[in-house]
Parts: sequence; structure tokens; C-alpha cells
Amino acid sequence: MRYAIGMCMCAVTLVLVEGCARPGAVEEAQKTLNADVLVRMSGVSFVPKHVTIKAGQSVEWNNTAALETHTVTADPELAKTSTSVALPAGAATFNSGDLKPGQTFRYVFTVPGTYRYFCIPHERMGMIGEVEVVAVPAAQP
Ligand SMILES: [Cu+2]
Repeated sequence: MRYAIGMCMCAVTLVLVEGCARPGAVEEAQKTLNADVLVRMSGVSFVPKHVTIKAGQSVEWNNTAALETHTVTADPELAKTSTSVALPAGAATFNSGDLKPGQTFRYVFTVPGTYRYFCIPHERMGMIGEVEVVAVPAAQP
């Protein structure tokens, strides 16, 4: 019984995500996530391609494709083209590994700066995204 309810909720979530194709819907969905930002992996694109968060916040990627396996990768050693990756000085590399349809990957960004990442299978098809992490001002004394 518990399994059946879980499957039902999953189906509802998928319907909501697929219903978000119109412009502005992704931004609306993000507002409900508060601190976190959601990026869809759809076709051979990250949607939205560019997001801005504050240091300490996280981004969650969701592979909403029907068939394709995607990755979220910011590691120069795994890139075919050096311009597919950018990391701020002092930031660690990261790689989600293979994400099958329906799987998600979450990463917390602590070092401010601009991150450019790519999908390993679709790097040459331009599946590249960016996360801009802005520094959080120190609290006023
Ligand atoms: Cu991909």
C-alpha cells in the first residue's frame, strides 16, 4: 500500500514538471523551493542554462528526459573541450556520474564565483550550463 502511494506521488510530480514548459514556469517553481534551485535535464539541455544562487545554497538537477542518461560534470579532466568547464579558484571539481531518467543530483556550492559544467555524453552537442554563486555579505556588527 505504501508503495502504491509513493508511485502515485511520483506520477503527479512528473505531470507537474512536464507541465512547466511555458516561459516563466521554471522560475515560478523555483520560488517554492526557497533556498534551492532546480535545473531540469531535458533533451540535450540544462533548463535553465544559467542560474544564480548564494554561497551555501544548493542546486538540484533532475533528469526529466524519457530515455537519455545525463551527467552534471565540472571536471576539466573529463572534458573534451577545455572551455566546457570553469571553476572559481579554490573550488573542488564535481561529477554526478550517470543519471538515468527520473534521477536527481544535488550539490552545495560554498565557494563564490562562476561554475561552468557539462554533460559527458552530450558535451559536443552543447549540453553546458552555468551556476553563478554570489558571496553572502558578512553580518553587520
Ligand atoms: Cu546529457
